[in-house]
Amino acid sequence: MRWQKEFFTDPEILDEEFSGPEVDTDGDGRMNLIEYTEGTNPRVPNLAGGLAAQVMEDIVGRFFQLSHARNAKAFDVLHTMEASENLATWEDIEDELFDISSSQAGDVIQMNRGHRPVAGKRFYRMKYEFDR
Ligand SMILES: [Ca+2]
Repeated sequence: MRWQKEFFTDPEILDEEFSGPEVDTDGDGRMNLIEYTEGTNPRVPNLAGGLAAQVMEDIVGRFFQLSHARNAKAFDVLHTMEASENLATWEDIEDELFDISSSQAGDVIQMNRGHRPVAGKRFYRMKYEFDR
């Protein structure tokens, strides 16, 4: 695949167990698909990337904001924001997203204010998959 050519030799690309999208070549806990999508090097261990959460405030009140790094060249990857209250079942929360702004650095996602009360903890994740 095109994205692999940037970091792997032709023989390495043929070895799916070394360079495949679901493999963690550098052993940093992040699959190659995530490294590609977030614009990090799959051969250099790092903990960059992931989702960053913030509570923001403006004249209307507080709102929740998530941001993540995004490789501008990874236009062939679909992003789906999901949430869970138990880490076992996850749901697509597109209807809770208020605004998404993108830049070279990544996306900033603002959530609807008071969409629904959430008791206890809530976890968020970004699901990445190739747009086939
Ligand atoms: Ca990795």
